[in-house]
Amino acid sequence: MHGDVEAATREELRTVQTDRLKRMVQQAAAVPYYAQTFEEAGVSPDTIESIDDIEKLPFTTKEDLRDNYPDKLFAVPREDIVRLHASSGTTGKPKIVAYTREDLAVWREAMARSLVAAGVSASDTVQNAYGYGLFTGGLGFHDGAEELGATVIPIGGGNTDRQIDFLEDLGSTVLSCTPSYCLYLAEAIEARGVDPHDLPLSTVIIGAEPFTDPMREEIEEALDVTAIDVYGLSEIVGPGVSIECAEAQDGLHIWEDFFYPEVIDPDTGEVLSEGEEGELVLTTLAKDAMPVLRYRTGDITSLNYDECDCGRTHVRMDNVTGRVDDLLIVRGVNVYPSQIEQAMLEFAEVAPHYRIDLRREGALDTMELTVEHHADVADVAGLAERIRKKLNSKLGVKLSELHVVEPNTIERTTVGKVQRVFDHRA
Ligand code: DLL
Repeated sequence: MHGDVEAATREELRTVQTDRLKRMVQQAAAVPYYAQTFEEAGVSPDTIESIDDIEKLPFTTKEDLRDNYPDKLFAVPREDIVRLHASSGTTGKPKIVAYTREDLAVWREAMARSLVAAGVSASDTVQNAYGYGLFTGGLGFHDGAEELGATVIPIGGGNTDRQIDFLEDLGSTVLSCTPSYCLYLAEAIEARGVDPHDLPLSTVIIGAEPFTDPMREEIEEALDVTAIDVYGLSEIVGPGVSIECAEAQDGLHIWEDFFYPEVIDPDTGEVLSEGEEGELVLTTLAKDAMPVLRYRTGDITSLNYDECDCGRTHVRMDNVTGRVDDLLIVRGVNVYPSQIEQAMLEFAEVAPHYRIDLRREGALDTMELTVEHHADVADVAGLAERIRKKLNSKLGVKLSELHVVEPNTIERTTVGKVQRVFDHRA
């Protein structure tokens, strides 16, 4: 473990959370936007007597962050802010996030803990292939790895030939990147004739986009590594909100002294019990420049407070395989893209590369699926028939078209996050 607080008792954690929430609410009350929402909800800093009172606070949404562009949620004078990040939305204004020097120290600490939980130590070399810049992935991993004392290679995203050179020549033991880029890199390594068993690489830390278990298995097999899931979002801090521990690899520990989690019913806003699946809501407990209270992440998960084999007491969240707004409704059937991925990748002949195209024909929505088969599949038509049947029987999805295509046909994502659903209906 990186810090004693990782094994604090639940009672100790609650005390820290209560103290810090009181401070955050005080800090937020100085921001006109929060002052107004507090008034509307009939709450004030005095409302918070314990962490349980958090449920009385109003939610914050993505729209609230956009509406307050660029700096209306900042809670400290400009001279105390040392860095800004921005999360690119596909529509509208970006969400701007500010950090004081102390906020950056908290983030570094959260990332250093995360790396240790993933099995990384000061003697490791971390090849950081997350994008540097406004995206929080690059700098988040970079600062955390340095804090830990590991050797960090700030190569950033893309640059695949050089990535492979460095994996071979610089002794990288850890690779951090998105799962989609990890798969692409694995293919490029194979194409170059390099045997992954000959590389010192032992761990990949993948996140920033959803992936299912069969997708993870493909990565672990292709690169002969352990793949650890890391989660985070710009609005709260960046990567390092939560991570799987290498010991159990069974849910992602949320650093609860920094980030307070709740899971709610996305339709009613009701707080759900442990184990129930819903939308993750996060509150920053140690962020001065821009406190964010009860932020609706849109990510679907559940919480697990059971003791973990690794000895960490911090709650675990389930892997995020979907977002509330990912839900597709095709001919009246509700389905998440991750369910399609999961069902498809259960066929050993199917490669983890696919795209979904949605169209409207008259009053009906149609779904077209394109997926690659692995090399050496003799009966492609038979495979297509089995995929079609499975999606229908398991998910109730009737595809308008299914293309099972040759390896390497679907365009790969080499920079940033993968897009797999293409919606042509608008
Ligand atoms: O993606 C931060 C990050 C960087 C996390 C590097 C992990 C590694 P944003 O660009 O603001 O921040 O996107 C945040 O990405 O709300 C989720 O929908 C999704 N996401 C992030 N990590 C995971 C994950 C970074 N492990 C949004 N599994 C979040 C599934 C994830 N989805």
